[in-house]
This record gives sequence, structure tokens and C-alpha cells, in this order.
Amino acid sequence: MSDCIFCKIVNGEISSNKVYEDDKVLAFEDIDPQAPVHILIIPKNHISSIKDINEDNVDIINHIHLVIKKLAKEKGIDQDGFRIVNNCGKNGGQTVEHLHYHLLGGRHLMWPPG
Ligand code: DGP
Repeated sequence: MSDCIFCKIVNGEISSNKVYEDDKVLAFEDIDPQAPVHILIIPKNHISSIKDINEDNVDIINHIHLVIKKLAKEKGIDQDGFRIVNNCGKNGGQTVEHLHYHLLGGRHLMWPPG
């Protein structure tokens, strides 16, 4: 999508600190980190939110979770634990309408969220 910030990051129009990339997904550091480790994992193809996941594209969710597991290990947060967040829609706090998972770790995270 031409006006999507994360599509622009995927195609290099906007720079980012990439931490992982393959043919299906990109992972990069969040511009406003909420924890010592705060990485966004996104599908390269534009999917607006989890509401647009269906039988045809659900495999990307499996793949994203495998990437998250790998990154958590690489960043050294797998032993103490981490959090994966997917915000969906207005009440969910989604501000960028391109499916993304937050990987947060490196400190004790509070619950419940605000
Ligand atoms: P959410 O609120 O779940 O839609 O999270 C969107 C996240 O995206 C938010 O934590 C800030 C991050 N973000 C927004 N614009 C940019 C950008 O241009 N670069 C990077 N690296 N992160 C961004």
C-alpha cells in the first residue's frame, strides 16, 4: 500500500534498524521503545490487521511466531521471558494499519496493560 509507513519500511523508502529479514517478514526496532528490547515483526505483504487473516494467509502467523522465538533467543530474553503484543483496531491501540507484533523484553513487564 503506497501510503502505509510499514510498507515504506519494507521497500526502503523509510529507514529502520532491521534485525531480521527473509522473503516473508521483516523485523526492526520500534522507533519508541517501551522496553530494553522492543522489536516489531511484520509481514512484507500488506495485511491491515489480524482481522484480515484468513485460511489463505494464516501461515504467515506461524512464521512470525518462529521468527519471534529466534529473535528472543538472539536478544537473550528467552530465559527470563518476554511479551508478544498485537494491537488490533482503535480500542486495541493499533496506530499503524499494517499487521505487526511487538516483541518486548529485557525488563519485568506489568500486567494488566493500561
Ligand atoms: P501500534 O500502536 O501497535 O500500532 O504500534 C505501532 C508502533 O510502530 C509504535 O510502537 C511505534 C512504531 N512506529 C511507528 N512509526 C514507525 C517508524 O517509522 N519506524 C519505526 N521503527 N517504528 C515506528
